[in-house]
Amino acid sequence: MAVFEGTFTQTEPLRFALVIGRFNDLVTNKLVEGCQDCLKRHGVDTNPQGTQVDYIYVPGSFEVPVVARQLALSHRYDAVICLGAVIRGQTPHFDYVSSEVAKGIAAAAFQTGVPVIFGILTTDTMQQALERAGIKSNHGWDYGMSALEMGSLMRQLRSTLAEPYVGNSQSLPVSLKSASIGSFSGETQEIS
Ligand code: INI
Repeated sequence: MAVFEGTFTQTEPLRFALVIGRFNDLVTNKLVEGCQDCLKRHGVDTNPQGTQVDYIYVPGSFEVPVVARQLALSHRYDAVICLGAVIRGQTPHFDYVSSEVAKGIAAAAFQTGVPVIFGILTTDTMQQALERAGIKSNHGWDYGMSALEMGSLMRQLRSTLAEPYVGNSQSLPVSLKSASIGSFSGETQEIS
């Protein structure tokens, strides 16, 4: 059988969309910078006028999933990277926003088959968010890595799964050796 893994080297054909929440933009702008740094250092042209990365801004994290799903449905991108920052306040708003965003992003990926990267920071304080957006480390970089790995992995899987699987006829029982099976394209194929 085989092992499939994403790569970080052949990035020239990859295309990404970044969906960015403006809410807490002190944090989300830093996540964008970390993500761009990662993609750029792996050979991706991050210029918005270029052909590899599109940037889409939305009011807040709550709006991220609907846009991410629409972008994924277009099949123009190898991965959609969602960036946002949900910071706990004095009200239950945090819980509603953070749980809907997590569910919505997971649904967008499942429904479309396109990797949708969960780059939404959820923290108790602004200090904690800033520490994860450049002061100590920048999770934007990690989200870029996930996008590169998943985007290239899905490309490999798509091209492999598009080939019809014939299998090893030696191991088939005699009664099946001359049977017709359906191939991926819907045609039938003789096993000899
Ligand atoms: N949006 C965020 O991205 N982070 C938050 O911390 C936040 N809080 O705490 O309110 C937030 N709210 C806005 C929300 O995402 C929507 O934009 C708004 O409710 C309109 O639908």
